[in-house]
Amino acid sequence: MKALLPQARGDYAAQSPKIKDFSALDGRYYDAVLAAYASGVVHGDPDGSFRPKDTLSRAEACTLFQNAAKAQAGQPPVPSPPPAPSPAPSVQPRQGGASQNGWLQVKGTQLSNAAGEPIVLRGMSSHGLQWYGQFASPGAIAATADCGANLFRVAMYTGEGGYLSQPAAMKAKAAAAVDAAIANDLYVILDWHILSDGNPMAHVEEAAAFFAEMAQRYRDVPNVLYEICNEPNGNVSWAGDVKPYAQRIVSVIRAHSPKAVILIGSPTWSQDIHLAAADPVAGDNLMYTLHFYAGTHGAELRGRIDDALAKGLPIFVSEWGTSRADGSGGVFLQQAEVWLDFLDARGISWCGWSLCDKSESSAALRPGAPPDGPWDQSHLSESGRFMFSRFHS
Ligand code: DCB
Repeated sequence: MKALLPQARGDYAAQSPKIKDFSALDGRYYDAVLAAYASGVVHGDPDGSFRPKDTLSRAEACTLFQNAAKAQAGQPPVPSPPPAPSPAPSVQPRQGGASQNGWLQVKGTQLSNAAGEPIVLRGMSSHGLQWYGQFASPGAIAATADCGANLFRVAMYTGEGGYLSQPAAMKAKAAAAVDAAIANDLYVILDWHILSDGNPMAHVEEAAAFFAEMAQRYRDVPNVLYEICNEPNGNVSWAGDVKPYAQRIVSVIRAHSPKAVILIGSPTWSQDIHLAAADPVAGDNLMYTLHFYAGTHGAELRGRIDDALAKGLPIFVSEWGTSRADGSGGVFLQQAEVWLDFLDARGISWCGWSLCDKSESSAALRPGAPPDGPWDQSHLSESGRFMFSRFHS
């Protein structure tokens, strides 16, 4: 502030209420910090804190310098969102795709397109990339899009032989799948698929590094949604574990990607949205995941969705299955139909589990189906036929 904006001043009464942790600030810096807020150089973290004792990432430092330079030139302060990139020439525009709808935004509880119109995303989740990565190939993703999906979810397991045991290989696979989805004009969820590692805090540093790199890589791409913790479970609490984890990772992503939609899980395998509804994470374009399996979960979880929506919590069903919660049994198509009609009536987006040919009832493809497609009805399992038939409401 001394170097770039020595004349800038900020009024204590007007600026300090914007800074949640103002009391943690050393008095020597009051004037500079108040001036920085007043001139738009600093906006603080999404949760309203300034974190005076924390270090800055390089990206954060660059943003501060950029903001100061803009303020100096008398221009409106950044972050000003970059213009929506026009799709690369190799992208095949599709109905309901990202080239048509642009950057997503959350209006109230409704996922909306760049123009502010409601949008519903429907598609398939991969199985674990470490086991069934061949079904997240460009061919598989194109075949899913050809069947009418406008969404694909890249399930990158952290445990069970996934990212934590082979980070470079898993990151490359995940990025290749995201790139393929972008080339097919799909929206794509990049999913940090915690499961056996039920507490997201257990690997928060790995998650922060991963999402920093990915949010940087896809900063100009409207297609990508970030799902920061698939299914917290076990001895894990919302207030003590998942919410602080989400605050940390949201701020990491926001340093690079000011407006991409971020999906936040909750305890009990992303079923405890009532806890999030009572104590949501601060920030914009945040949605909360609700996962269900039609053979296990029913009216009670649907009731939670309506309660959460009534409290203003935006909901995204980033994973559901026609089977029981263990991925097999059934399939329970009558119950699944009740669920999907319920989601359709509320404009809630969804992703089905899972696009692979494993011999379990939740798998959308029959054993031996060609990984690169194309698929006809004979390649689809009972679950796959049902899910694919519901991509268009
Ligand atoms: C979720 C997980 C997902 C899991 C499915 C079905 O877990 F997000 O990773 O997928 O739901 O259980 C299954 C695969 C299997 C694989 C297994 C372990 O289909 O092929 O062997 O993961 O990697 C849930 C969801 C809900 C509940 C329990 C689980 N629940 N769970 O409500 O009790 O224990 O995995």
